[in-house]
Amino acid sequence: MFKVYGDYRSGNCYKVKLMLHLLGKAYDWVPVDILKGETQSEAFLAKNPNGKIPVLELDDGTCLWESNAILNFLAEGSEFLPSEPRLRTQVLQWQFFEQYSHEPYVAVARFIQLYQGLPEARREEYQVCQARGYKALKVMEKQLERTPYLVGERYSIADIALYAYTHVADEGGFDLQTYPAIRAWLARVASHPRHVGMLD
Ligand SMILES: N[C@@H](CCC(=O)N[C@@H](CS)C(=O)NCC(=O)O)C(=O)O
Repeated sequence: MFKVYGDYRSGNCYKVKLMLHLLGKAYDWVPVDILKGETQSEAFLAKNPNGKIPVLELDDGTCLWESNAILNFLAEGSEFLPSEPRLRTQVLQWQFFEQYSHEPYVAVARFIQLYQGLPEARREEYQVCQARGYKALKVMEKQLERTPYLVGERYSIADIALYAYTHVADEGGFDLQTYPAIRAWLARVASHPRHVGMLD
């Protein structure tokens, strides 16, 4: 049985939860409160020295961290991770894009707006997140105008990685009205029979 250390409201943690549901795998969810500093305790740092959730703990005690690395581990051998090297590299390409060009802006804008109530001290940073977040959303829109999923015709862990924060982008002040391909993709992802919502 897998153990997931996480917070339901975190997109990075939601990626792991969504993957486990899509695969129909059982897991125990261990809630970790970032705001109470629980990721910095000695016990937690022994699981992830970087002090961040999500962490996936295996039966033998091995702890895996970094959400997209966990997705790759869980999806191995499943329909959500292509085996053909070119397609597999494209999955990784979107996951690296997510971590470098999307999450640091779309997720951080959400944190500043939803959790911190847009404090004056972070307004300038919020504006930067808006500009760079929209730039990342445009990149996704262009791809999704051409293909139903980020990597061609099949739902993959590239989609899970990017769905996590894109589907709650409005909570960071992003308006997807002029991104019809992204909106259609969000609905496509959510229509999977084993889909689970972030807060379900
Ligand atoms: N690159 C990491 C980012 C993980 C991350 O930023 N987690 C946040 C919650 S969404 C966290 O644990 N923050 C607590 C902290 O930084 O102390 C991943 O994808 O797993």
